[in-house]
Amino acid sequence: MKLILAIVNYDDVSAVTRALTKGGFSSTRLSTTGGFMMAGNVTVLIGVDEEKVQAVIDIVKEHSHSRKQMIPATTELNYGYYPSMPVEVTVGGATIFVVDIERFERA
Ligand code: 2BA
Repeated sequence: MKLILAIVNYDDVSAVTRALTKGGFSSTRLSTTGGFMMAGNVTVLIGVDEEKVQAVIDIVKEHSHSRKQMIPATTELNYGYYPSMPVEVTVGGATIFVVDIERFERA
């Protein structure tokens, strides 16, 4: 059993979870915040057997898009840091982690 944690842009998450459900995968959405931009994103948790991991990653990738975003110089980033000039960053598609699960039970 594996746990996939996919950090997804808020604007993509509905399409991602709809496609996962259509593909027969259960998922849980957690509201999260990026540590650099301090902006909201969504972390989707998906528990699956190992042989299904690639299918899940393919679905998440298909529905997650990268975006160029300007951070204005007036934006406070982490630790009270302000960029000296506007900064362009490319956010996403999804950031995906796959971890081993020692035990999975439904109670
Ligand atoms: P944030 O940490 O808010 O980062 C948003 C975007 O800002 C990143 O997009 C990247 O383009 C840029 N960025 C992040 N840290 C930077 C730094 N130290 N210097 C310059 N630019 C930086 P993504 O890489 O697509 O990441 C999107 C979100 O995924 C992140 O939001 C964070 O919530 C998560 N994430 C990405 N990599 C991660 C990691 N290794 N561990 C945990 N979470 C991660």
